[in-house]
Formats: sequence, C-alpha cells, structure tokens
Amino acid sequence: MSIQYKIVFAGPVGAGKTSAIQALSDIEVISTEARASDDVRKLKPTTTVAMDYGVMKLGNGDQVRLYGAPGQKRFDFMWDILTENALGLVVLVSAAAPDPVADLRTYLDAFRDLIDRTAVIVGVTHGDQGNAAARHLLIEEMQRQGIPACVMEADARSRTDVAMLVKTLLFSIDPFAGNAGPMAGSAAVRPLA
Ligand SMILES: Nc1nc2c(ncn2[C@@H]2O[C@H](COP(=O)(O)OP(=O)(O)OP(=O)(O)O)[C@@H](O)[C@H]2O)c(=O)[nH]1
Ligand SMILES: [Mg+2]
Repeated sequence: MSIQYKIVFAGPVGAGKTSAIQALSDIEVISTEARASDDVRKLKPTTTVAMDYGVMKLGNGDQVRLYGAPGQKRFDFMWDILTENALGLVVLVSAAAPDPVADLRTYLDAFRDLIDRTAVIVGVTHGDQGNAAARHLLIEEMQRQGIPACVMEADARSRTDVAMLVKTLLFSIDPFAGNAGPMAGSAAVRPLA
C-alpha cells in the first residue's frame, strides 16, 4: 500500500513557496495566484491567495502532497486549514529580505503548533541575491528558540535543491520514507506524538 505524506510550505511573500512546489511537483500544480495589492506588487506581480497544491512521487510509489500557504498575513485563515493532518513544515525564508531572522520568527510563531507536533526544516532562498550570513543567523535563531531543525540553502526554482529539502524533512519524520521495506512509512501511519 502506498503512503501519502502531507507537507506544508510556509514563509513570507516572495520567499518561493509557489516556485518550490512548481519545481517539485510531478502533476500540474493547482495554484491560486491573483494580482498582488500595491505593497506586494513592488516584489512581484501576483501572490498566492489561498493555496498551491502539487504532488511529488517517490520511487516506491509513495507520494508527498505539497501544500503552499499564502505568505500574506491577511490570508492567515488558510494556514490552520492547510496544516490539518500535515506531517511536517518547510519554512522558506529569503536571504535577500531586509530582516530574514524576523521573517523566520513570524512563521515559527504562526506555525508553532504544527512544529511542536511534527517536524520543520528551514530553506534559505535567494542566497544568490542576499546576505551571505543569513543561514548562520537563522541557525542561531533556531537554537535560541530550542527547535532542532536543519537550515539549508535552496534555490526555490531548483528541483534538486527543493527535493533535498523535502527529503531531509521526510527522513526526520520517517527514516524509512520512500523505501519499500517492511518498516516503510511506519511513522506516516502512526499518529505522531
Ligand atoms: N534569484 C533567485 N530567485 C528566486 C529564488 N527562489 C525563488 N526565486 C524567485 O522568487 C520569486 C518567488 O515567488 P513565489 O514563488 O511566487 O513566492 P511565494 O513564496 O509563493 O510568495 P506568495 O505566494 O506571494 O506568498 C519567483 O520569481 C522566483 O523565480 C532564488 O533562490 N534566487
Ligand atoms: Mg505563492
């Protein structure tokens, strides 16, 4: 029987949640992009207003359902809906943002229930355009908050980079994810503490 893992992508506007799901998905992505309001339009022309949905297929038939949350706080009612039954969280933070650490704090606070129940990984995007020290600062913030998690650089447009993020998160949830052995998916079928 194949296992379905549900993973949520969260983070600020422009961090790359929609791009990451587009890069990763093996099905056509369902997106809810709309013309951005003035403040967001300075960053990019459209923004996610409800969710992105894609599916990453693992070699053994297991699937990772990928849900992208809207970055804007005014759509935060979607955050609780999307995190229901999720097994893990990817927080994307842009190294090119004015204060990546403050951005990380905002989304750790907002998704703290899910983080405490499951697992989180931090992807640092826009490394080519941003503060070279961002990853180090974000690692320090995770340590300050007492959250054990990987902080990895990832270009959200790169399937290789984002697949590495998701696989690292999956293995922290279930060391047998993607395997066909007898223990495969054991954490996914058990409710996580
Ligand atoms: N240069 C560079 N561009 C990136 C990188 N990651 C993502 N991008 C670009 O940054 C933009 C990110 O936009 P989206 O993927 O829509 O961002 P989002 O997080 O979904 O934003 P909202 O839905 O508005 O919250 C896109 O234009 C990507 O091509 C990166 O590592 N480097
Ligand atoms: Mg988006």
